[in-house]
Amino acid sequence: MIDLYYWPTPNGWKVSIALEELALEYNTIPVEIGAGDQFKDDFLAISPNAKMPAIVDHNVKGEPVSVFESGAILFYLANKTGKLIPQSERGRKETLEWLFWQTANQGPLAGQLSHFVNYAPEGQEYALQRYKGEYQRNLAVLERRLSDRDYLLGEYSIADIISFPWVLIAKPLTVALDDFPHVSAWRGRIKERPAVRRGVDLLKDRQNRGQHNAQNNKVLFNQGAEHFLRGKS
Ligand SMILES: N[C@@H](CCC(=O)N[C@@H](CS)C(=O)NCC(=O)O)C(=O)O
Repeated sequence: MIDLYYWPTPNGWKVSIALEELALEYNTIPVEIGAGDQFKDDFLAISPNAKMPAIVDHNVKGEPVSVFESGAILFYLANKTGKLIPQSERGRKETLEWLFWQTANQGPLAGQLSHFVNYAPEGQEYALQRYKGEYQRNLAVLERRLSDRDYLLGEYSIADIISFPWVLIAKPLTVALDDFPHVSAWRGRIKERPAVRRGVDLLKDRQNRGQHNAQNNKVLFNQGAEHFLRGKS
């Protein structure tokens, strides 16, 4: 059994989708990030950066294995099962490139765009335009890559799974995909996979639909070192 530490956001979906695609048995442990669960000592022992997703794999010889950071989790799961990852050395190298690309580029910049579109106080036009431009730049990276193949590594893989969630929500992030036809078609192909739908629907009723924002939630939106050093209060 695998424990999935999860909240229903694009970063959480990466792992719920992968677990569904791999048909691995898992037990969902909600990490209510708006309430500060991510700063509890038990969770920090698994995920020292205080972010979900994280997993603990009990289905191993010896001590359970914990993994944090979505790229590391997907790589771990793909290696464990031998699925959703190319077997050649070149293919595995390309997998790592796209996992690092997503977690260092598309993910953080889309997250900032989401922050300024959904949660920040009004009137921050410069930040909005900056992150919208960065989000579009990352869409253009995908567009070029997908211009001569259906999936990022040719075959459907964890590289697609990690890159899909932040593209899924392009419209709520105020970005149309009209200028990115290959990305739009790729998004459509992935979206219709039953395992992807199940992954995105996990705990859907608990999504932050405008309840928490930068003005009313200090735990989630105005963090500083004190959250780690003295707890969340
Ligand atoms: N680089 C991380 C990002 C994870 C992440 O940002 N998770 C957010 C939710 S989408 C979180 O747990 N936020 C809690 C917080 O910021 O306190 C990954 O890819 O796993």
